[in-house]
Amino acid sequence: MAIERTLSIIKPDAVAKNVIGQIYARFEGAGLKIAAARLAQLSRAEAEAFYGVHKARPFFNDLVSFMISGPVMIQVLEGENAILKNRELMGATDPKKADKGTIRADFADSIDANAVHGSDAAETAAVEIAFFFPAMSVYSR
Ligand code: RTP
Ligand code: MG
Repeated sequence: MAIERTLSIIKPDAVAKNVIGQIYARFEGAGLKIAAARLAQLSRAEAEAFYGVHKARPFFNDLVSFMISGPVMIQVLEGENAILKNRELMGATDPKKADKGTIRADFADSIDANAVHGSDAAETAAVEIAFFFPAMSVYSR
């Protein structure tokens, strides 16, 4: 299986709950390595650009407002099948529908405040990683 990289964001709700370490433990437990990381307060323009694919959706403004409501923890995860593996760890978008034991089932409050973001495909992962990290600041270990 191929070694992949994916972009993960611990959203403002989970950062505020002080569960960054608990979420990192799940990444590490699944064999994913942190290849880059930084805590950041996104500007409205950054959040709008990052979620640009959802611009026409009814939830876009709420999503952007939520993503700038506090600091987020942004990381590149690297490992075998990292994109799908991270999506499995995250669980369904709506925490009410997320499988038991997933990050969203355990830490998310609602479909808006849903604890984590993860890239959904190889193409989006590459774009999202480049959005937050210059290539020289991502480290394979
Ligand atoms: P994400 O991009 O944050 O990892 O989440 P996702 O792939 O599971 O879901 P996506 O369809 O990409 O939607 C992005 C974020 O928008 C919010 N959303 N709200 N009210 C709604 O129907 C609705 N649908 C999506 C969620 O916070 C979701 O994470
Ligand atoms: Mg998505």
